[in-house]
Amino acid sequence: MAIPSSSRILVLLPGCGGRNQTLYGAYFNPKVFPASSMLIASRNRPHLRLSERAGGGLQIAAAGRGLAVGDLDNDGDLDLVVSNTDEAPTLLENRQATKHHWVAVRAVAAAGNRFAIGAKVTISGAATKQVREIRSGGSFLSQNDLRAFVGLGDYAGPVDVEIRLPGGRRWGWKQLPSDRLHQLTLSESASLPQAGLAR
Ligand SMILES: [Ca+2]
Ligand SMILES: [Ca+2]
Repeated sequence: MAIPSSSRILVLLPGCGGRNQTLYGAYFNPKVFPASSMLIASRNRPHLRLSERAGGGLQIAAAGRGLAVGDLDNDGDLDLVVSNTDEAPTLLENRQATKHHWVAVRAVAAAGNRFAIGAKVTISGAATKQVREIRSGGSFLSQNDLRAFVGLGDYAGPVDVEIRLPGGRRWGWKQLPSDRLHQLTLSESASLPQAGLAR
């Protein structure tokens, strides 16, 4: 599917059909009401609906509940998994062929907050600076990818990365190559001075 360049902000709304669980006396209707997911470009006014052009996965009618986002095949773009009531999950593989560049970061610590939950990852390249936050949880009973992904567009050069943990400790890396995943270790000995503090 070719997505218009002015439609870079995409929103997936999983089909939210479900059971009629309203109880009136002893009445309970266990029937599931399925619905298709919707993909829209939110930057457009009115929103541009793309579901019909985005592949067969979005035509599946189900009672979707949870949505997890992650790069399942490690090719640099984000894929989606929708959990459905009484049905198998729906896997939506991102098959766009844009030739755009990307970089991803997995932050790890030897102990304590080992997955750097709550960290802010700042990735700078060319004239842009992008920030991602490492979050636990997400949609209903779902966990998103704990790696931070950034799209770089046409820029294929190196990037600088700063990771800042809640509380202020921070680490930095310079000139990391793009189009790959970097596993970055948050060691005590390599931490940088906290902003505003002399070391
Ligand atoms: Ca992918
Ligand atoms: Ca892909």
